[in-house]
Amino acid sequence: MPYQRITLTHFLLQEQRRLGGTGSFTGLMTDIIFACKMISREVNQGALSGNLGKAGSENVQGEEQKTLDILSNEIFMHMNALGGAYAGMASEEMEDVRPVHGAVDGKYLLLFDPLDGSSNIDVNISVGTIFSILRLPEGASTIAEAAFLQKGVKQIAAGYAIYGSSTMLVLTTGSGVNGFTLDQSIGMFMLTHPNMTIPTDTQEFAINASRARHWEPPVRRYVDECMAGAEGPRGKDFNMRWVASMVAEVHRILCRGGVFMYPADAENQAKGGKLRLLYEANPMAFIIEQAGGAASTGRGRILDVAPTKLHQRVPVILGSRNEVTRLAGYHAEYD
Ligand code: AHM
Ligand code: MG
Repeated sequence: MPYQRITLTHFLLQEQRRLGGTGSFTGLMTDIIFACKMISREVNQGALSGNLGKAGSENVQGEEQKTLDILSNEIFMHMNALGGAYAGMASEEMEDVRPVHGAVDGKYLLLFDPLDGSSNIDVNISVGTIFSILRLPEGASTIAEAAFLQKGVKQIAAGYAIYGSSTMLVLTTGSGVNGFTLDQSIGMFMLTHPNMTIPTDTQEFAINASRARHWEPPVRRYVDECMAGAEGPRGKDFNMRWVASMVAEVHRILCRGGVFMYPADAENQAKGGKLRLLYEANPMAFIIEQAGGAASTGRGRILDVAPTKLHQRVPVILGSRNEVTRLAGYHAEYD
């Protein structure tokens, strides 16, 4: 019943009451919600705003930045600095961590990818914002990189906003995953996808198959077996998808199951993979696990990886539990 739906704000207040919280988490989520709505508006404007296209600069990882990458980064930084809950922030688009000036009592750290999948902006395909919240470590007196180098298991919340055919915000605070759809007419996120759960089995996989020549044997074997369909060892047909926006892939998996892979391969091995541990892999792994799925590097749980540097990359295999377990098993057989 549409009129019995609750807003994200009400959902957070309910959780706050349930857990006996002080309201500080609800406050910091309010800033994230507002930032995501602002980015959604910019993305939605498309060519009308004149903000499509390249910015003519590169980020710290040597990747070309889009105008909307930079704008989204500024929006997310600015809106989230206002509440005073964060001591510092780190972003895929910024070389160094940023202390939040004036937030002397800030207890949290915010890590984010302001506009993931940005190669899709100019072609009107879904993109999104990914965020992860950590506690400022006990006794940390300065906001230096070391404070951010925490394992994924330490996250207190993670989520993403997807700017797709509708805008949604998907959130976990460590007790399940809930999805909220933005009602543009009233400017509110409404709870539309309570308790999102990933089916244990799937017949859908996602990988950038143009990199097949670089794959390691366990990944090649897994994909070959899926492609062999009902006549192959899996005894069933598989479907394949690749959006090139991790938010869209993860969202599809949360809605109907599947497995997503951006593995280490012969070409990206030296970098450790493609996706970033702190801004992409960890928040998504937290969400996927909370929805009953699994997230692995192929050689261990993503959330247990001890980060050694801010922009660290990591192989990512996530989604329906039985497929991720199978892939991890194949890696173990070949190692
Ligand atoms: P980005 O943060 O620069 O947008 O890169 C991350 C994106 C993911 O969303 C997506 O899964 C992957 O890169 C796509 O890579 P490829 O272009 O190799 O298909
Ligand atoms: Mg990204």
